[in-house]
Amino acid sequence: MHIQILSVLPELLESPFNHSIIRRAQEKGLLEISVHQLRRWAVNEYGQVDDYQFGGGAGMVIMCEPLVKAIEELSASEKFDEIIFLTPDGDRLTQTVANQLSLRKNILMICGHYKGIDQRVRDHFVTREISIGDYVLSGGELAAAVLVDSIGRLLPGVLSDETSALFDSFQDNLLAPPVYTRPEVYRGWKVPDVLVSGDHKKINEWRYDQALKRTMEKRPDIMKDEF
Ligand code: 6GU
Repeated sequence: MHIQILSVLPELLESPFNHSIIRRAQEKGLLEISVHQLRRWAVNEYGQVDDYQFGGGAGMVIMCEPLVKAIEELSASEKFDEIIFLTPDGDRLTQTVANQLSLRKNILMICGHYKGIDQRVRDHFVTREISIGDYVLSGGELAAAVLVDSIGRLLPGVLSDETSALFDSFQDNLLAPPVYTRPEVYRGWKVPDVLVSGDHKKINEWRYDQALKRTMEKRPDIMKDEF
């Protein structure tokens, strides 16, 4: 998979993509990430990419020209399966969305800033608008980092234990069950007996029960047809 990102603050994306799972995905050749400084397609020598909004009002808007030039130049060497605009008024990112996007080959992400981007780019180029939750961030970069992480870890071969993404919270509309590690007793607090019983059928039943219980208590809204 190749993910390209347009941003006026590419520095914000360096750390998230150069550590842990997403770094490993790139090293293994399973994921390529290209971050482009939008000012490369600026409208003048001062690096301008934004302007005041028509109709008045506070906040700058990213102009059509730099975005369209960037999209057209990048599209010449790669056909994008999705052009995603990260915006608080987009569709909410869920595990289902991450699963869908993990099946694409070429994705372009556009990070907005200020008041957003000219609506005409959204109307004529963007195929999908995504928000990571109901709160406002200063720009789309942190949201893009979240989106890339959620997609990248799903690519086959990225996680060392191939099956582990299957047991993530949300993957089956259930939260993950509690987990424990050594020591078996810490400050008198004991690990549940079943987990050290060696009985794998019982352990699986316990985990499923705990996942159900946890989901009913914390997130009954995500449960689909469990009953
Ligand atoms: Cl994608 N962008 C911004 N600026 N704020 C957000 C967001 C995105 N998702 C939630 N808040």
